[in-house]
Amino acid sequence: MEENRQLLHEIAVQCEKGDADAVRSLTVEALEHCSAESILNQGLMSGMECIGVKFKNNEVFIPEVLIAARAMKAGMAVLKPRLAEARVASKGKILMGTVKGDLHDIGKNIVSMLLQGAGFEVVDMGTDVGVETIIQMIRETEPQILGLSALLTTTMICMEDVIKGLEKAGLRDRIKVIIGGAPITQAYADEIGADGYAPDAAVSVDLVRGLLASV
Ligand code: B12
Repeated sequence: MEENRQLLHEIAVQCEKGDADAVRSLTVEALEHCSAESILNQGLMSGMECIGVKFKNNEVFIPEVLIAARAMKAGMAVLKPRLAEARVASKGKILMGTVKGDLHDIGKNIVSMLLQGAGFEVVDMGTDVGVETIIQMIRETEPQILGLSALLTTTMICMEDVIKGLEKAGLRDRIKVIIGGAPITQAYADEIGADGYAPDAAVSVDLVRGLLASV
């Protein structure tokens, strides 16, 4: 037990340091003892949280954050098949993307992975996606839910543009819109007329389950 905690701590430390090779091999090792969820939460995400605090306090700068994000992605690549293992037949389709002007994708990718693990099909549009692309993707892929992520206070306002764009295109009644990302709140979701908000990936899965049960 103590050893597992040590291992998860080491993953967090190496993630923060940005050593992708160490994170990859430690994640492989940890999978023999710990659940994929605990490695994600207590290892990788904990490392990203530490670097986030340092970034905020100007103790580290963008290059360090990028290197840590790359290390996190190396660990996530190892976890992905495990998190998706529970998947059987698709329980519904979710179109996911980070809004226009915003390049942050770590949170979106984690939400996508947990949704896939819970049996949903996720179509990932990537980052910096604008209203037109989203409308085109909805027409092409016909998802039940659209998930939008934003990490910047300057880009979160694009979420409202997307909802207005859906109304204009006559698609709003066909799709539920859920939003998330560090600056997003339930109050903001209510204000712009989104159908749901979740503060983290685990709650996102419950949110999607609830919304799909009601359609
Ligand atoms: C990593 C990071 C970066 C990386 C991004 C790498 C990548 N591939 O994503 C890089 C270095 C590129 C970067 C760049 C910038 N960043 Co930055 N970045 C961060 C940092 C440190 C961590 C974000 C992160 O990944 N968190 C970990 C994940 C797991 O958490 P999360 O994203 O919140 O996601 C969870 C929930 O929010 C939720 N969720 C997320 N999305 C969704 C979607 C749905 C549908 C649902 C339901 C839920 C959900 O579930 C997730 C999992 O639990 C944050 C600090 C912070 N504490 O947030 C700053 C931060 C977001 N960045 C910030 C800034 C200012 C910038 C830059 C403008 C810096 C600059 N001067 O150039 C640029 C902007 C680039 C751009 N155009 O997007 C500010 C934003 C301030 C603000 N108020 O807007 C922050 C808050 C740092 C700070 N305190 O100053 N950044």
